[in-house]
Amino acid sequence: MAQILAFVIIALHLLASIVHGSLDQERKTYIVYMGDVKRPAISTVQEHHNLLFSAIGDRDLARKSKIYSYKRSFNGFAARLLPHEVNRLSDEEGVVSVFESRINKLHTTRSWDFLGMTRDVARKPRRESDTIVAMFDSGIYMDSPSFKDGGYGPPPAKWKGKCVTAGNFTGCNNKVIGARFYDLEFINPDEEASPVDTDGHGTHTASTVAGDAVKGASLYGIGRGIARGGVPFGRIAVYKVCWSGGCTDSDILAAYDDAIADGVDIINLSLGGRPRNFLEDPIAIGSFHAMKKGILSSCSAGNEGPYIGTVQNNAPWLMTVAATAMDRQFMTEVKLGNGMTTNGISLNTFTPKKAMYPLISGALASNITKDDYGNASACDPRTLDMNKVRGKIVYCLGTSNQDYTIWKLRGAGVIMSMDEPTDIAFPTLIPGTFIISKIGNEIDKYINTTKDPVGVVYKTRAVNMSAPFVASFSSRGPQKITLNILKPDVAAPGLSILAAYSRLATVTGDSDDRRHPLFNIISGTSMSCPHATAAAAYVKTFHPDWSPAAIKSSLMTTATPMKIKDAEEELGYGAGQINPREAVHPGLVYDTSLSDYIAFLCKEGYNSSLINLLFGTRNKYKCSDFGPAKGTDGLNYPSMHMQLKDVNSSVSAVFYRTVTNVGFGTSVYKASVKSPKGLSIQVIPDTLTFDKLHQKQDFKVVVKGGPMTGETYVLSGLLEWTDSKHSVRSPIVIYRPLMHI
Ligand SMILES: *C1O[C@H](CO)[C@@H](O)[C@H](O)[C@H]1NC(C)=O
Ligand SMILES: *[C@@H]1O[C@H](CO)[C@@H](O)[C@H](O)[C@H]1NC(C)=O
Ligand SMILES: *[C@@H]1O[C@H](CO)[C@@H](O)[C@H](O)[C@H]1NC(C)=O
Ligand SMILES: *[C@@H]1O[C@H](CO)[C@@H](O)[C@H](O)[C@H]1NC(C)=O
Ligand SMILES: *[C@@H]1O[C@H](CO)[C@@H](O)[C@H](O)[C@H]1NC(C)=O
Ligand SMILES: *[C@@H]1O[C@H](CO)[C@@H](O)[C@H](O)[C@H]1NC(C)=O
Ligand SMILES: *[C@@H]1O[C@H](CO)[C@@H](O)[C@H](O)[C@H]1NC(C)=O
Ligand SMILES: *[C@@H]1O[C@H](CO)[C@@H](O)[C@H](O)[C@H]1NC(C)=O
Repeated sequence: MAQILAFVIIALHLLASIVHGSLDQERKTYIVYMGDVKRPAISTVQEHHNLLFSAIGDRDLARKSKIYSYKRSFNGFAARLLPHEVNRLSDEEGVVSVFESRINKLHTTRSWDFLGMTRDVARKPRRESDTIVAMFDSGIYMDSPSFKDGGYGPPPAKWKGKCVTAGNFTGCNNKVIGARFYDLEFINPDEEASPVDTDGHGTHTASTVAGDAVKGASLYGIGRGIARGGVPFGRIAVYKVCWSGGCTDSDILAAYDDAIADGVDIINLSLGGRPRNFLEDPIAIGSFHAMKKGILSSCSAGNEGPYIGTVQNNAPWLMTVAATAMDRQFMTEVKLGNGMTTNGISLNTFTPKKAMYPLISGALASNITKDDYGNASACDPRTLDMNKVRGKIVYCLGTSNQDYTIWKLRGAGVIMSMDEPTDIAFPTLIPGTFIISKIGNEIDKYINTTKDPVGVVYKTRAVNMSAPFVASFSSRGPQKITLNILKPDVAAPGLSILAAYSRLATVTGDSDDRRHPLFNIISGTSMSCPHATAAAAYVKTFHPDWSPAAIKSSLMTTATPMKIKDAEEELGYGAGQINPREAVHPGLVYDTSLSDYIAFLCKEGYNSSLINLLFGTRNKYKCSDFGPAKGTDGLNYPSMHMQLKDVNSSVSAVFYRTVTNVGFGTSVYKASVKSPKGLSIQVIPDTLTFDKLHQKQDFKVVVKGGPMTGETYVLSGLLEWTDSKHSVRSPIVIYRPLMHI
């Protein structure tokens, strides 16, 4: 018996040591979100320790497992936890949600002119210079000419932030007034712990929002012009949350906790991940607390297009931005020895040194006997003979970074063929371009049938094209979280944007690339979001008292609807391409108050106890007091959207709306409606009379239709309120789930 007992005890010890030994691998970082900060309260940090102790049962381990306490702008903490501890914490009173910290991804000269904001546009420079734009991104490169601070006074008095200096980051100035960095989970031990930008992304987005005007900016002569931000007098506060390993939830929340308390006006995020329930989504949580303080967050829609159902950052208090193409495209011309010329797409900064170069294809330069070693036609690594490639331009099938392979083999250039045309111009490490395979085939034929084939790839140049249209990569709706809110909200240029860059990065991002430019041309919804952020900041300089919802409404209802190429286009661009100049004078706005959001959250199924945690109140709000929010979507949103339950559902939607007069004192607005075939849209009443500013008027929009037939899955109409001076436009979009998304 004693022996058996001893064995059991030893076994238990063994078990305990196994558990202890594996603790660190099994623990994962979780966020414990606890709603608004409570005041007055016992020390928030003490409260976090007590909760962790009761979940873990060991004071020392509890202390070690905590990573960070959020306490300036909302309440919560990040900690390394085991599954059963997560369950215990989820049951604690005061805890809204517990979710694993995930990793998110980072998703101009010409662009501002294209949006109608020429250099001489009316500005409020004094107010602009009081506007602080927070950039949650990969940091900033201070030596860029876009961030010179000549002529700027000291930071606005409301600024309570910090400039954290370390390593290569030696300080801020009166343009970039703050900089912090977060790597709470230590996932980037090899990178310098400082706000410095070694990627280029953060520098690019910051200069697009608020960069100073720089004349003669270009990427080695390509796209030359004046590079400037949308609010060139604005101040920048940098919150570095993105590293080579991505951007973690815990870091994004820490940045929100600080930025809100630091006194910023607008937060711009060019990052995101898979859509999640609002209470487990750090961007939705952070932006919710920002919204309560009157700060608008503007976010990129994601780069998962053109597939539908891919839009990210879906909370109704966010402004979600899609990417469009400007009227400028980058073409790279190719010429062959037989006189044939063709246009490819790329960013080739190299000017040819000779009139013509010998030309060869991967197939003919092969040094492998069997396909098992790789695909020589596609110029796979280790399939080509260096002696056949050296000094030649190589034609390769497919697009898989062949520029790097050919560079290694001392080739003179590369022509890559692609099956589908693309609108994105990618930089190449050596002279190179992408062409569609139909033309590629002709080049291949020329190579096969000519004794000494020759060709040349010219330097890229900018050409005009008709625009705007939604960029291929821009994520499309419908969204999957709040089904009846249309996302993305608006679109802004995001294709081939020239803006400041970090000299610590290279043109291609490849460390073998020797080009460290001060400006670079890149594409992404990351590039479109700063345009919308700056437009919002610009509107705010004219209307400092407007709520984030009113500013977003003004940008949405004045947006330019785009050319419809495909039926689903509204799922790609929302209300249209922003028009900042018009947004200053929208006439009417669809405003949203905190109590509207409470009613909306109640309708979405959040109960009174959760609402009170979110608002940091004790039993103050009851869903029953607000009644269920009315109508199909339950929110006073500037666009109208419904996702049908299934393929055969009839359409029956009612949207209740309230508009606030921000135009002239006395005015009469008349409704006009564009309905697509198969949909009836009725506006009740169809005339709104205002006799003073800030007056509100209610109306409703009733949408009816039979089941949609055939392959149709989007029906879109338009509501437009007009007086003599304003046109207030809202898209009405019905989505039918044809396929499972
Ligand atoms: C601003 O928006 C761009 C585009 O979405 C994004 O890349 C960047 O990270 C954003 N910055 C902030 C502060 O959110
Ligand atoms: C500064 O940046 C350079 C270039 O990336 C790097 O080699 C150096 O280590 C950095 N300095 C510090 C102090 O980290
Ligand atoms: C083909 O050439 C490449 C480099 O030119 C070399 O790395 C590879 O080993 C060669 N393969 C064969 C099968 O000779
Ligand atoms: C080689 O790659 C190209 C382009 O991706 C493809 O079309 C072709 O079928 C491949 N060939 C083989 C033998 O796999
Ligand atoms: C050119 O020759 C290569 C190698 O024989 C072959 O794979 C390719 O299909 C030919 N191209 C054309 C267009 O005939
Ligand atoms: C492109 O458009 C701009 C303005 O729309 C015009 O000034 C310019 O001449 C055009 N360039 C070409 C090459 O057509
Ligand atoms: C409110 O919702 C939360 C989470 O769904 C749940 O845990 C809680 O019990 C609910 N409270 C009430 C009073 O229904
Ligand atoms: C929709 O209607 C069609 C034709 O009446 C029918 O074949 C199909 O099963 C229906 N689908 C659903 C999901 O009800």
